[in-house]
Order: sequence, then structure tokens, then C-alpha cells
Amino acid sequence: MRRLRIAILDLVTNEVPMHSLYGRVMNPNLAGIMPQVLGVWCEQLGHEVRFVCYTGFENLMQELPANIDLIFVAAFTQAAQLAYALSNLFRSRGAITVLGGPHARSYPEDAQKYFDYVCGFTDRAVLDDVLRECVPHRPLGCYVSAARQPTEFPYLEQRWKYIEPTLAKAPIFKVVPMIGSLGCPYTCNFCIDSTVDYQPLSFTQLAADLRFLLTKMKRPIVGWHDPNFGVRFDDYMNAIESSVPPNRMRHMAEMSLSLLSEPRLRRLKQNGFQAILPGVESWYEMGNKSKTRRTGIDKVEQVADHVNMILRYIPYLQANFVLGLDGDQGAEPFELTKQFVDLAPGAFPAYSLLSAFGRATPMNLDYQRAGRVLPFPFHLLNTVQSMNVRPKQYSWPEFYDHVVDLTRYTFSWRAIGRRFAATKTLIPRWMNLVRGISSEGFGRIHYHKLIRRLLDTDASVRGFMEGETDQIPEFYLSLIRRELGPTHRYLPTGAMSHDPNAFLKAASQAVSTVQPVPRAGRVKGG
Ligand code: B12
Ligand code: SF4
Repeated sequence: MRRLRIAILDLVTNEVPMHSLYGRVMNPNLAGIMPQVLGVWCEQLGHEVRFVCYTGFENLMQELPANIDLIFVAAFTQAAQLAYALSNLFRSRGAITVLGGPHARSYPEDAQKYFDYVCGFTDRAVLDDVLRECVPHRPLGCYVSAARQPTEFPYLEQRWKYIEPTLAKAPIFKVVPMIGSLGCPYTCNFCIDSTVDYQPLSFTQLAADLRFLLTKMKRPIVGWHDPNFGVRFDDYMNAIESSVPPNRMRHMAEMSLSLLSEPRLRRLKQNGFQAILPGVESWYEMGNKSKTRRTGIDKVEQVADHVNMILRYIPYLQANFVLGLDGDQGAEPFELTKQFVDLAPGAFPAYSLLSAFGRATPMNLDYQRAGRVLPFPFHLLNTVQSMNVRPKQYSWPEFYDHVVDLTRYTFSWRAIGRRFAATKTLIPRWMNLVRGISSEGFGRIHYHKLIRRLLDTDASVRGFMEGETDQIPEFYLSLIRRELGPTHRYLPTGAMSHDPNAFLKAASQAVSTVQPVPRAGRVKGG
């Protein structure tokens, strides 16, 4: 195979350039693992790699070499328009472009219009196929996917050359991305991993990675990217205890409440776990994540007790909620969340607006069948700036009234003060304060209030959100233009719009450009 000049671009944000202080502190800590994995694999296959993690503050045009054969772009859906613009630019310079990551998994049909290759599950063999072929696929890109998630990743030591320069951009604290498992044994129907088998990676490798990390940093912080950390709880703890002396490492992880019993919390504390991000989601639905059969105020009290117990062992807890689920009705769900804010003052509540990411979950087919999915531009699909499913039980003004009210309550000076007082450890305490008064707290109150006002005053916004027109309102277009900055001019014609029902159409057609993945072997389409 010819030696290729390859660029790998991890798009951690979609703003060019970014201005937020919070983004400067946090974004280098949001980098993905897979772009680093690809870097290692490409070099092992004999190619030359230029790696860039775009955190919002680099000069993208200067960082990326003009003279490359192929570029890999890793993008969440919120970075899709930026990715499409960059693909267009690099194609015009003669490069082959490849997209992977959550957007490619969620909206492959759309991404095929703008990239030569669109990757689903990606293992070494898929990578090898793409690099061996490396030809333009236009107008429709080629969809490639392994039948399942990879069974192994390179060691941390091999990924380190890509991690180190990314973390060098983090001014205050640095989070090292690690992963010990893929998929999940649970089947929450709103989750991308509900249909992906749980699969632990090698615990021997994990222990070796942790030992290596201690040679690089004095008291590292590890951010676990496992969809549900700790399913094989004892194996993880054994790996950590066998390789990390007490007080030498700190950890952050997403874990279900159901996995967080008191004996386990004791062990997590001993092993330096500092932040846990469990999902509560709703007081009426999705009980299987928090493993409670209760609903309403009973569930609020039970979850608040559980959260307060966790906070006795773990200094930082972010409780994740989804707003606008079909099971919610009237003011009650929002009022219950306010009660939770009062009963568990030390938790940081994170609210996501219900979002149906293309083919990410089986449940999205139901929303599409009901004609409820709106064609909000991808750039706005980050669970905050837009909700692309029309609510079942609320009118839009009613819904946004509740969202504004809840957000205001959660980030009132009273609640921020109580959160500050209830958090005993220094960094978590300031973290809660900064998040509350920056874009995540005050910023969101401001943004949701703006949308609520536009629902009354801007007919184009109201008509779009009611599903009466596909015409994207000027308010959103100018916001996107502003955030894409100089890259906006490379956005191909038509790339601001997408078919919100592509998954449903593909599911009901015999021939699709994205074939269902068979049990074994690799798949190509398009
Ligand atoms: C860990 C995680 C994070 C971490 C790390 C993010 C990161 N950079 O990877 C943190 C906490 C930072 C995070 C933040 C966010 N997240 Co998140 N996160 C996850 C989670 C739990 C696991 C993803 C993961 O790493 N899996 C392990 C990897 C190895 O597997 P994989 O992602 O399936 O990747 C495979 C393929 O996609 C492919 N691949 C992946 N990347 C690439 C890149 C290239 C170039 C190629 C060729 C292939 C390829 O190869 C892999 C192996 O097969 C998922 C939920 C889930 N259960 O999967 C949500 C998820 C990915 N997040 C989501 C969202 C919405 C967000 C936020 C926007 C939330 C917010 N409002 O801030 C931010 C965006 C951050 C960003 N970087 O832009 C959505 C994405 C939906 C979408 N289509 O965009 C998900 C699916 C959850 C959901 N709500 O449904 N997240
Ligand atoms: S427990 Fe978490 S990772 Fe597992 S299916 Fe449910 S939401 Fe997804």
C-alpha cells in the first residue's frame, strides 16, 4: 500500500473561533478516544499522520496541512455542518474525506452526500479497507462498517503522543480519556447503545494503562468514556487497586444509579472517584436506568436520598435529565424537578431537551412515523439549542415556559448558593459555581427565554417549530453563520437541510445506501 499523508481532525466544538471562557477550560477535556486510536492504527500501517484536536481556539486553516491525501473527521451531530464545510474544502484540494463518530452513526445517509467514506463501527479491518481503496466516491459516499464494535484498542502509551498535545491546551485541569468497555447490557430505548452488546475490553491492558499514566502525571484525572462504567464493577476496581497506589489518581465516570450501592461507593471513594454522572432522565419514564419502580414524588424522594448518599462519598455529581418526554404532562414533572433541586442541593442538574438523533435509537422510528421530527439544522442538535421532536403533551409556548422556569429556579442565586454550601470539596465547589454562572446556567436561561419570546414574535420560528414549514428561520441561519465563522463559505449548497425521516424511509425501503449490518463481516454501501 502506498504511504499516505493523513490528517485526523477531532471536532470537539462547532464554533470557529470560540469565545467562551468555559470552553477554553473544558474543551480540551472533551476529546474523543477514537481519533487517537485511528492515529495509532494509521501509523502502524505505515502512513504519515498529522493529528489536530480542534477545541475552538486554534486556527483551523493553519493547523491542517493543505497537502494531504486523506482526512478523517470525527464529529458529533452538532459539528456536522462544520465537518461538511471542511470536507468540501479538502475535496477541492484533492483529498479523500472520511467521516466517523456519533454523526456518522446517526445520519449516515446525509453524511454520504458530503464525504467519500462514512464509517459506522470502525475496527482495524475497516480502516485498512478504506486506506487501501482511498478513491473518491462522489456524488454519494461509501458507507463502511464493521459488524460490531472492535474488541481491542491500542495501549494508552501508544495514544499518548496524541493525548499530550491536546491536554497541553487545557489551562487548569486535564482529563485523560480512557475506556474499559463498549455497549451496555441495559436496553433504555432512547439510547444509542441499547442495541449494542456489552463488551468489556482487556482488564490487564487497563491496569497497564493506569500504571503508564502514573509515569506521566503526578495525580492524573481519568475521564472514563464507557457508556455505562462499572457494569463489571469488581473487575474495574481490582484493575485500579492492583496498579494505582492510594491517592495517586482521580476518576470521573457515567454510571447508572442502579450500580451505585453504598458498599460500591465506599470502594469508589477509596479509589479516588471524584465525579459521577448518573441519568435520572424523568420522574415518569425510563425507570430502568435508575432501577426504581416508583414514579412522581416517591421517585423524587428516593432519588434525592440516593444522590445525597452518593455525595457523602463522591464530591461531584451531575444528575442528567431529559425534558419533553412523552410521559410528562403539565407542570408537575417540572415542579418535581424543582423539588429534587431542593432535596439534593449538592447535585448539579443537567437538562437535555429531547432529541432524536437520526437512526441512533429504535425509538426515533416512532417519532418519525408520527411526523414529529423537525428538520432543525444539525448544528443546533446538541440537546440544548433546539429540540427536534414536537412535544406530545405540551404546546411549544407552554413547554418553553416550563423550561425557562425550571432553568431559572435551578440557577437562581439561592440554588447556586445552596449548591456551593452543600459541596464540601474545593474544585467541585468552584466548578458548580462557574457552571452555574456561565453558559451552562445563566447562558441557558438567556437562550431559552429568547426562544420563548421568538415563539410569540417571530412567525418563521413558530411556523418551523409547529412543523408547518421546512423553511429554516433566519434567526437560526444567522446564528449558524456566526458560529461557523470563516468556514461557512465552504458549506456546500443544500447542506444546511436534511431529511428528518431518512431512517424511516430506509427502514421501509428494500434498498438503502446504508445496509443493515450483518452478524459477521463488513458492510459497504453507496
Ligand atoms: C463518552 C461520551 C461523551 C464524552 C466524550 C466525548 C467524545 N469526544 O467522544 C463527553 C462527556 C465529553 C461527551 C460530551 C457530549 N456528548 Co456524549 N456521549 C458519550 C457516550 C456515553 C459514549 C461515546 C463513546 O465514546 N463510545 C465509545 C466509542 C469507541 O464508541 P463509538 O462512539 O460508538 O465509536 C465507534 C464508531 O462511531 C467509530 N468512530 C467513533 N469516532 C470516530 C471517528 C472517526 C474519524 C472514524 C472513522 C470512526 C469513529 O468507531 C468507534 C468504534 O466502532 C455516548 C452515548 C453512548 N452510549 O454511546 C454519548 C453521545 C455520543 N454524546 C452525545 C452528545 C449529544 C454529547 C454532547 C453534545 C452533550 C452536550 N450537550 O454537551 C457533548 C458533545 C461533546 C463533543 N466532543 O462534541 C450523543 C451524540 C449524538 C449525536 N449524534 O451527536 C450521544 C450518542 C448520547 C446521546 N444523547 O444519545 N460525550
Ligand atoms: S444504562 Fe445508559 S448506556 Fe446503558 S442503555 Fe441505558 S442509557 Fe444507554
